[in-house]
Amino acid sequence: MISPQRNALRSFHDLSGIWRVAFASSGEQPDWETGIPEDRALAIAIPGSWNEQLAEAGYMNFCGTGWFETEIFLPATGDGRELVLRFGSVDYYGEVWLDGRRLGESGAPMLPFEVAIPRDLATGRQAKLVVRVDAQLHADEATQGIAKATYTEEGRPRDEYLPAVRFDFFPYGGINRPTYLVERPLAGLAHWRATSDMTGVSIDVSADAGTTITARLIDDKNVIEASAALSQQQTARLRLSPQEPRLWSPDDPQLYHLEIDLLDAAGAVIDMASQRIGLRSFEIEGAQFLLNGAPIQLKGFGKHEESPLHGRGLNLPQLVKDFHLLKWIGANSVRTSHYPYSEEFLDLADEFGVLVIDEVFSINLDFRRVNSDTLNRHKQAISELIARDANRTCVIAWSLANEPGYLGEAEYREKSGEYWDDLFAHARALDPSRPMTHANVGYAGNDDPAFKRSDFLGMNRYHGWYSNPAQIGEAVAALRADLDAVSEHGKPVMLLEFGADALAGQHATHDQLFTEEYQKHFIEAYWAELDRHPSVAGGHVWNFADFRTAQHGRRVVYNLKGVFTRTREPKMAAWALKDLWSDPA
Ligand code: GCB
Repeated sequence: MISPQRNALRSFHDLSGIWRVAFASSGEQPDWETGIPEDRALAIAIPGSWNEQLAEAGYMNFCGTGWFETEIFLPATGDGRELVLRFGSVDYYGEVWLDGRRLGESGAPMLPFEVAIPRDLATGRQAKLVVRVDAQLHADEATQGIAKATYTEEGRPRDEYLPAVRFDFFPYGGINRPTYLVERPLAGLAHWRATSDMTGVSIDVSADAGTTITARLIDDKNVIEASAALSQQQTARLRLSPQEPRLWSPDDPQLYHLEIDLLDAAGAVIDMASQRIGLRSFEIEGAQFLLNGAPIQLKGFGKHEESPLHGRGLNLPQLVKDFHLLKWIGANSVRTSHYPYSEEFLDLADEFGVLVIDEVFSINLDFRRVNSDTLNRHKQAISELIARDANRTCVIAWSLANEPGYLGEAEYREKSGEYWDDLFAHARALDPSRPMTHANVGYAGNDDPAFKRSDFLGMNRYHGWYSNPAQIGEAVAALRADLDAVSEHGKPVMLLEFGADALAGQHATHDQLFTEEYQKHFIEAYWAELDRHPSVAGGHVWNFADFRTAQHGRRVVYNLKGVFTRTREPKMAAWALKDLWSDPA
């Protein structure tokens, strides 16, 4: 999917602003395709989640259906051009009508989707856009939805969260990423794959047979150009290799501009698009990661996309601040725990030189409830993630799931083998160039069936927090035992999560849960073990910043494992990491 562009042949209008929303009450099945009733409409800022914005109106914990509407202007378009509505992410499902005409619906949750505007609607006039947003995950989604009653059915009433979720962050509903009205050529560029290495970029383009592609790789001094005619199979391959390649890395994130023109048989340019790209390689050798042929230790965080008031809505000032904080602390990488992040996040990761482990939205998969729909939706989510992000320099690996569990009978563990085979094969066929992993949970064991299919072993461990609370010696011994056990697989290990909650301002002279001192002590002790263990290629602290969770007795409004507070003030652990991670001057 080509991101919205502005050039001589493509343009887009940002539809951000104040829209109106009305919510269906329980049991009500409204039919508001042509517009919402005026007496039920509430103002809402887009992009943004409804929960914190509309808490006073009673929607903080609402996870049902919201009907959004706004007026848009449809420009008159010439022959051979199309108008498309593009949604960055509607959480979790969206369905779209324009002047009462149904245009389409979203695909995998938390990823972009487009709907085309029929030509007879696009005639230089105002139209009413209605978007139905459903914030309740389906039970057979790759992140399985849960109903209130299910906690009791599953024999764990004390696990009940409000809103009901199977994960440890707040399920913000709404139109959370930008929505654009895009105008572009009808038969233009639909897709290309750009794969870079240390000597250049290979580009595979799909377009109509009979056309020609010209690609240019541009830096501030040189332009390298190549052309190729599209084959009968409607594909073309090009290679662009600068004479003196400037490599992309966290220390020096050099980016080139890649421009692609599509020409018709007469040589006229009929479409054009561009992206930024860096030249780099990322490989696995023994227990190490190699970036541009040299060993690299991954240092960084799992994060979340959320902030006060915006909820999961894109918050650009905070995003920019976060990249400065990542550099300040000396981090070089992030995992997009636990879902695809915005395209704006990836733009900045490319620009700041932050390596990204790109995670699909699949959390705590419970194999007792897995069926063929779950597998199909999981594969669909991977297809859409790779289609969106494969051209990103910053993306070094795919994470196909976070903490799948094999609860109940042994048969579920066995049953998972086929599931993983199918899922990993699917992902590898879509992107043979990047390593694949998943984030293993402690109770799934060090012989997790997904490990066999992974190129490196992603692990989440909380010894010293959920087990052995406040006992660092025992915690580190348990961590070492896990690392020794997984070393048998002969693959690099990446500790994708370890961390301790700390309430900013809470202190003690002894190891005490929830204090800043204990969080610092915990992280330093883990890091020392990761640093010395021969199988470990890196570690990501859980979490970059405190974040809101659904309501549960185990959480004081937020998960407090951030080394920064939710408003980005450093805790003691942030300074400690800065010392550990910064290169000596
Ligand atoms: C985990 C999960 C993460 C939680 C974290 C915690 O293992 O992957 O989503 O937030 O533990 O703090 O419990």
